[in-house]
Amino acid sequence: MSILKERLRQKINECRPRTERLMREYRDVKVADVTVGQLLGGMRGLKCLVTDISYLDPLEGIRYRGYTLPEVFKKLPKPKGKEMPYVEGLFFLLLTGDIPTEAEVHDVLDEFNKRRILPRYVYEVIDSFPCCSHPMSIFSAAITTLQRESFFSKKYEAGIPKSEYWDPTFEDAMNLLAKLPEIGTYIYAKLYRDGKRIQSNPGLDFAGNFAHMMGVEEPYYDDVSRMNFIIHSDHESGNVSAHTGHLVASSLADIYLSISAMINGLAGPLHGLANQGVLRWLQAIMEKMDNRIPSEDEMKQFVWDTLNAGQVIPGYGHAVLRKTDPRYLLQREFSLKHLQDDLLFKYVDILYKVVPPILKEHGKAKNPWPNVDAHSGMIQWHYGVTEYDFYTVLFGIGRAIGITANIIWDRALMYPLERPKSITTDMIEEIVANASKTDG
Ligand code: NMX
Ligand code: MLT
Repeated sequence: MSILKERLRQKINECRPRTERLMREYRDVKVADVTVGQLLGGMRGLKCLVTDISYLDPLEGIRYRGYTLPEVFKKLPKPKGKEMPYVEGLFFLLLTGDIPTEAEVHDVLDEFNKRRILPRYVYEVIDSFPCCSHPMSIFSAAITTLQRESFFSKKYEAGIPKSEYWDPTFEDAMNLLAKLPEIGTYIYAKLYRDGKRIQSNPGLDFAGNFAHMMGVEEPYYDDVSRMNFIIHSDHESGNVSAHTGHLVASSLADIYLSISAMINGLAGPLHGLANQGVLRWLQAIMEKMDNRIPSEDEMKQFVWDTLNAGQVIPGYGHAVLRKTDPRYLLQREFSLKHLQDDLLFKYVDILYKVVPPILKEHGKAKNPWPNVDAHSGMIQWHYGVTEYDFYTVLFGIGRAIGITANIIWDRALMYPLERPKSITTDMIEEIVANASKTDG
């Protein structure tokens, strides 16, 4: 058994009694009330999901297993001579809560290596997509196609006990994650590089191999890939992709079906697709400016034009955060160090100065600060990955790492089918009328 799986088994044995006790002794203790505003307003702030893998504070940003992102980047082991940590180490941390040793990271790396070969039929499915298909549709379909490999589904049909569901789910997760770099880069090759696929290199780590198969041999693109997958991996459980993955998995749909569903949720313009929206918008500004650096006043005008046309500023705002996203800041720090002279970085930099005050003056967005998507595309563009429709696939590969970890734990703690209750508008009006009578 892999070191990771053995450690996970120990952690599950430690954690299960806590959840069981809460359900047994405290099931009627109230955690939150629901307001009409929350019911009709996308359930903002409603505490109705549980995960120990990450937690999002509106001011501080995300913590993975209690560690802030700067701490995660500092503490996780890194490949020799590299600035960014192994993605394999992140997966170990998310699953177990422990910072892995080098040996533990290599154990995950070896496991991924054993499982990375993509069946022929997945290439054929990708090849068969009609032209102009969006890369996220192809990505989602490629993952669904792999569903026939699900170990969990076979074990479920064979009748394994509920307490063991997490084990084949873990195997499915490892099998799927190991294949994502190959799936993503083949979609890229097929759509934008005449189908010229670069063979994977088993000597490389998850993200290093991804960078290699993308055909970007520039220094730092492997580190960019490590950073990209790590910062996108998890953002607690209420965001659309995480919540979708959790919901679908709660029906005991296997990892392939659940991750494919979460990819579909990520592909919306208010969520992960915003990263391609940012690049499209930046390109429009550059065209208008004839590729020169705009003055702050010119940039302000462009931002106002976008708002006055009734559009959102992509990459700005957030449903939970109320400060600049630390994921944005990490990418900014990398860019200040390595890409300072990049023209597009200068655009992103000016926008960071001018957008927040404008959004404040505009008065609608609760959070005027940039989120992760305001920066990620610019870095890809710098390294020659200019096909911005592809950027959400990069987000999706990272997000799959966090969501598979969450689904394994959902099964480990034997969370039930998710099935909240809906009510009608009449019923809300009645509740409101009764409340006003009581107040009066
Ligand atoms: N530009 C213009 N208006 C905005 C923006 C923005 N960037 N952000 C929010 N607003 C508007 C929003 O459309 C809403 O208007 P209305 O009342 O007319 O419907 C109003 O401000 C209040 O929205 P909030 O409560 O601040 O934001 P909400 O929680 O509903 O939505 C986002 C959060 C992220 C969907 C929203 O800020 C947005 O649309 N941002 C741009 C798209 C984006 O960057 N999405 C990526 C988010 C991160 N991710 O990776 O998923
Ligand atoms: C995410 O990473 O999922 C986004 O920032 C959206 C969110 O957290 O609501």
